[in-house]
Amino acid sequence: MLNLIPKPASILFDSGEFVLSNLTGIQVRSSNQEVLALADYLSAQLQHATGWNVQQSNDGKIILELDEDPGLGEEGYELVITPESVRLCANQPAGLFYALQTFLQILPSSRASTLSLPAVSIRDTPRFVWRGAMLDVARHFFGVEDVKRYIALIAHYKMNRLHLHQTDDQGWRIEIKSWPHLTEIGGSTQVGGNGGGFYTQEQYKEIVDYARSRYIMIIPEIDTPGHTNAALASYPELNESEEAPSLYEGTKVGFSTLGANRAITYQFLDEVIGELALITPGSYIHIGGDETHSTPVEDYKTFIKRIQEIVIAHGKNAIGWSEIGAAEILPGTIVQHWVGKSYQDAKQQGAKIILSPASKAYLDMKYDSSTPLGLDWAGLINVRDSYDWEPADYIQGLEENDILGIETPLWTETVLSMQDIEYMTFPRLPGLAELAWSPKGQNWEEYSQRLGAHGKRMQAMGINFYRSPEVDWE
Ligand code: TNX
Repeated sequence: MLNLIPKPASILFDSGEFVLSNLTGIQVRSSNQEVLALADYLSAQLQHATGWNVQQSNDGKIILELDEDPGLGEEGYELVITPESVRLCANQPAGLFYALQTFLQILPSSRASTLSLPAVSIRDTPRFVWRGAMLDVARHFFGVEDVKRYIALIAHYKMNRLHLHQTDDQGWRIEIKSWPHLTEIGGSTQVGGNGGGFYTQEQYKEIVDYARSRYIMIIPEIDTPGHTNAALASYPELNESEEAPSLYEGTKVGFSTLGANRAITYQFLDEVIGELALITPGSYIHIGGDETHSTPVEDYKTFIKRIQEIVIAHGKNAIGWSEIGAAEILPGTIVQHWVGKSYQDAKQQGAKIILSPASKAYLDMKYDSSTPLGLDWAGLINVRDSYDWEPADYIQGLEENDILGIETPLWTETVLSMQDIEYMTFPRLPGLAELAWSPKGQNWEEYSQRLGAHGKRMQAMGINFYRSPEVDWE
């Protein structure tokens, strides 16, 4: 049993084993800079896992290679372990990165003087291109080091998107040089008081670069036209009344809105999105669009159309929460389903859908009634609940082809520290990552055994995870 998560598309066992020791080297059969960087990444990971200093050498038996194999696509890989060598191969560096993750999971979770790895041939490609997590850094702020750790952890499960919910009623977290009060005033608070914080553009770039090295695209969100109290408190002219409200440190939703009929609102959005687009190499800007209970319906439609045009004018595609399905959806816009049925209107307009059903994928829901953190408005979500659903069947009226993938959001009204983040995320995220990566046909009984074996790995990574009684932890 290899106990891999996500489970690969195909695993064929062979006879014999490869013996890994502190004399094993890494051989890079490529001059590609990214592949060379991946060899360094592997050395560091092996050092962490085994204590050995496994370096690059011309006759190293762990072989990294790019190979034209169209069947592997952009992210697929092959990992072949024989008694003679370990060969990791992909079309693209991203695939090699995933081959490395699989290889690292094959290593025993405890240290020894030599490690025996079973001969095996794995060929693996993802089911969905969108395999994401979302972190709300607005309700509570989390600094660069926390975000990097989150990226490193989700990358082990082959996730490739991190959506940062950067603005909300309680805080504005990204420096915008042309509108400095957003962070000076709007960034100073968070839920429950005790300060706030924000990323300078340099820090944001640092996050983006780190994520890139883990093959993760950062998706920045500027939530509009609701969830904007922090911006409205920073600039009176963004309010229909031209009066700035007070800063807000509670947890209500739906009370704020940008003035949808004001020219200054669209100048503001153009400048904010313009600055953000320049420091975001990914193709998307998330525009929010959720819970706009204070925006008149016709204004909302006008607003959503205009903000999509602004995003497109800055060379990106827009993503919005389900509710934007009620407005005109421009070509290329993606809709993120969380509750309700408006994804069907979006589908009819040709949009692709990201699945984040609150009752399955919301990491801020409690596991059970005794969970000390979290909310329960979408139900209690234990580990089995978050894993045991089939994406193409669970959401009515969507075909496989309408679904871009899965994203698992962590809202942070009750989440205060990295410890809290890990507790709510693990061990639900690995299961959601598997739904996004592995072929259809998951089986809870079988998965829960693999997850049980992962307890030691999560422990070795220092993850503060919830030891659900549903799982038999090794
Ligand atoms: C709903 S999900 C929200 C968030 C809250 C979350 C809490 C979504 C698009 N909006 O504003 O933080 O519930 O679970």
